[in-house]
Amino acid sequence: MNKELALHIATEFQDQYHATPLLSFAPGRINIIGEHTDYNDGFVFPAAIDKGVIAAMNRTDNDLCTVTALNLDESHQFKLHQLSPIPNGGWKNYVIGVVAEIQKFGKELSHFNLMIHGDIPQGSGMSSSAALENSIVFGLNSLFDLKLTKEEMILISQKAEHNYAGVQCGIMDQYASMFGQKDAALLLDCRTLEASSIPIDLKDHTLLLVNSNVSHSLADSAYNRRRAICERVSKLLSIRNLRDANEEQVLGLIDSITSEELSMALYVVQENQRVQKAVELLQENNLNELGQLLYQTHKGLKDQYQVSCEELDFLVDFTKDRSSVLGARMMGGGFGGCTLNLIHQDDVEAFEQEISKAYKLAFLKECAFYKVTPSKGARIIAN
Ligand code: GAF
Repeated sequence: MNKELALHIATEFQDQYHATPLLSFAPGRINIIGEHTDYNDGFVFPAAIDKGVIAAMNRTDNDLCTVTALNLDESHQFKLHQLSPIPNGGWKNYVIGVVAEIQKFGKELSHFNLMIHGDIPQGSGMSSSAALENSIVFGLNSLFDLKLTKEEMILISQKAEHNYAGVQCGIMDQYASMFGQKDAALLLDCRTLEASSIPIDLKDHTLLLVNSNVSHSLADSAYNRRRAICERVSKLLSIRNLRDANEEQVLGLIDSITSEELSMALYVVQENQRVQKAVELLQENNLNELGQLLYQTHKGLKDQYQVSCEELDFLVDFTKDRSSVLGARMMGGGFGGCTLNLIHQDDVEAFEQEISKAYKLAFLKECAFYKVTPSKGARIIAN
């Protein structure tokens, strides 16, 4: 968590509302492997990171809530009742979504002031949205003594995203952001919400994110469409979810679904198997094969699930002849954002220089880099 950020938001809050706020922090996440498996009730392997969103808040006697997004220098005021999604409301929908879903859950709120600030670049695929939702629900839970459990809070965050931001997301991001642990990733079963904490010790290697700085405006509808395809295939197979399917069953549908649907469903089944394999490899310290799995996942996301883009493919392909990089893949929902690279720490600097140059030549834009370490999940940092 960025201490300067915390100090900055506390000072701004004090200036604007003449009160000392409660501060809650929720991190973004990386995902080692298991992409688009969460809404198929499958397995994922994410970790919280040390970047995220800080929410500063206090109770007020005003008859309105006021929320300010410091990064954007934008504010919004709302009453607690009859909250509906705002057309093209962007960040505001995540805020009012969480507030509305807390109340739908049967918990009572009174008016409050809220200020939010974060250090996750938007559209980078590190889940700034889950960090935003979780920081708010976690903070309000404490401010109003709502007695929500962490499991209840992540479901509230997820519902806010479904019903107010319009993204039919799975539970991975909210879970990782809430339950993240230092130096460990979480092997999460998205059906039961049971997780095992797997220590991450990469020896001489490190996880480096390369941000393509691309964010696709149609990503949300493309995401929802894929989820709907997975549900349709499951229905045809008379199973609850693709988690329950094997490749043979999916291939049996060859005459009743399109080739696009077939390859997407196969991707999900195969990715689910890769997650289990990746955890074993990590535990055996077999980073070489783990890296190969990352490349396989990228290929699946690109060719079968069709959620990559030219820039992400370029960034992954660039690593392929470099012995210091054991594996790379696009990370998150897709259509932009970051690649995740498993790279030898001695080569990070040279790699960054060379890939930035090549990327700029190819796309006339900059890429950015973040070294990430698995960190602790949501918490109160001042009250
Ligand atoms: C986004 C979603 F929010 C997650 O639930 C998950 O589906 C991910 O894309 C893809 O694995 O981050």
